[in-house]
Amino acid sequence: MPIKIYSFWRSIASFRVRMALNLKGIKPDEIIDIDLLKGKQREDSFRAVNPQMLIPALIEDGGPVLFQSMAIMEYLEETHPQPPLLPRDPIGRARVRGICQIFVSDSHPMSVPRVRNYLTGELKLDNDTMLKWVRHWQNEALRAAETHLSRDKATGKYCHGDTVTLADVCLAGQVVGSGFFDVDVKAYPTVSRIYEASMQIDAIARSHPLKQPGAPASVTH
Ligand SMILES: N[C@@H](CCC(=O)N[C@@H](CS)C(=O)NCC(=O)O)C(=O)O
Repeated sequence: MPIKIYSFWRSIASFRVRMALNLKGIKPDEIIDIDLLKGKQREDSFRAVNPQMLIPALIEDGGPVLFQSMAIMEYLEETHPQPPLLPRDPIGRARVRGICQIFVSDSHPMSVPRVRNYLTGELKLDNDTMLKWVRHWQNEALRAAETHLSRDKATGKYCHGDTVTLADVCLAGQVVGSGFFDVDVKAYPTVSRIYEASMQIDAIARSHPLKQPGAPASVTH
């Protein structure tokens, strides 16, 4: 079934979906770049695709537009169950989804372009104060995840046992995103260890934002 995805190299939410696609061995037939640095997400042509003006968005087989990275990844999990990215048991699934949401629902939204632009443009925060905001929320999420992961017996080589799950996908997104804002992720040893282990997996490593077409060699916020 042809898959079309709207994404951008720098987008952490797109990175999440790219990792899930690669882990499942799904190669999108069409990748449409929405250049966030040029504000392309706010143009009418993309607003028609996703009224929230956010990437990623995914269309399979000419069907309706799927939006929100967690919903897209859960869709891929249901339609392409192998390899599974969620554990089988309800408690395990809830734990993995909970770890995902620490990053996806709570920290990532604090650092996206529309929020940073609002802080500096509307609320007139200077750049350093805005960055302090971003780093604060990223550290809060990393600290919470570190506590969960370091104290919980369910943690293994990866966030949940020794098999990669969506929790590792979301953790990798957080770690890479934090790197874009010079947050010291090494201060969170379990998070760092799991990130390093995840990056040994080719499907995850080649999904890295800086390995995508058009990406620079490094990023300074
Ligand atoms: N909760 C959404 C977040 C999507 C999101 O914020 N995407 C960012 C890029 S990572 C975006 O498109 N930002 C555009 C903007 O903030 O104007 C998801 O997980 O898909």
